[in-house]
Amino acid sequence: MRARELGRKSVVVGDRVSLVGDVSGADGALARIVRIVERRSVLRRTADDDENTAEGRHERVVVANADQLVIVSALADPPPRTGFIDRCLVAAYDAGIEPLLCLTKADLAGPDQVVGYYAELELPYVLVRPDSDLDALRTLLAGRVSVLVGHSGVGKSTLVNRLVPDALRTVGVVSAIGRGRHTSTSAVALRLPRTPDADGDPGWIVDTPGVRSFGLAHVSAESLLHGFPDLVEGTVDCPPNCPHTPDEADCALDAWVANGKADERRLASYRRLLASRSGDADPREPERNPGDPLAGS
Ligand SMILES: Nc1nc2c(ncn2[C@@H]2O[C@H](COP(=O)(O)OP(=O)(O)OP(=O)(O)O)[C@@H](O)[C@H]2O)c(=O)[nH]1
Ligand SMILES: [Mg+2]
Repeated sequence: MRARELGRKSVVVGDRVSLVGDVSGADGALARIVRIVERRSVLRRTADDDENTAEGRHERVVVANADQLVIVSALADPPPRTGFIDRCLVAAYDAGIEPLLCLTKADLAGPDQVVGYYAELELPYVLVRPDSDLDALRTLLAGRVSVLVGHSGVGKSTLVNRLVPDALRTVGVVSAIGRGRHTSTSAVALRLPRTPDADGDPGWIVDTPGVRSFGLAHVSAESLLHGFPDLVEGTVDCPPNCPHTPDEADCALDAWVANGKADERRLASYRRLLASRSGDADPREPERNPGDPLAGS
């Protein structure tokens, strides 16, 4: 139980708490959460349940105390969206959580397009197919708390079930239009099992429900840039308080890209994010970048 004075939404997955009462864990034992330990990190997203009303855009804590954000993207079915991945990267840097790109369904499509897009970034990634061994991923998860985020149907719960054999996470099917069915409805933290050939703490994994988009209204315009480390250096020659928008003639990012220092698609993605914050963007497809599969459809 949670002490009443803590409030209804005070405890989130990943929180470390102080308990009083019967902490034996036995059947029928009753303990009370009386204190939430100061959080090491807080991953937030702005929910876009109803983008049209101010009340519809509320900030949600996804998980507390995560060390690593595992951005799960299928290579097909549903197709990858670099705009979505870019948003997750912004959220990760904003929260001080290390990103890891996990590309699933590598049996259905190759990773070159997605990996090429992030070539400039030192973004670690792993490929997952149904028959791949997960040793490399386990090594990256060891000793830390990792949270999986991604669209519905990309295979988060499938992966959790493989990593934690007794997790029993329900797995859904992807519909003909390439969308998952939002099979998982709440976040769950699971302790990873010890493996015979690795000593030390194997870490924790948090499965989360699929999200349609990763809203960033809570991130300042200035902080958005931190999700684009390949562009940061390019802003050194910008005028003071440069908004980095396409209509800012003196913005140094255009020359930075023209000189081959960064991929022009990354600058376009950054500017789409800037525009989405000022309400200029098409809200229906907030994270589809030109060049993504099906981008124009
Ligand atoms: N071909 C292929 N299919 C996969 C792979 N991983 C998962 N799937 C399938 O993708 C579908 C959706 O998987 P889930 O694990 O439920 O996806 P999820 O990300 O947890 O979805 P939500 O809980 O809705 O957010 C299932 O039918 C899986 O069998 C993979 O590596 N290759
Ligand atoms: Mg799931």
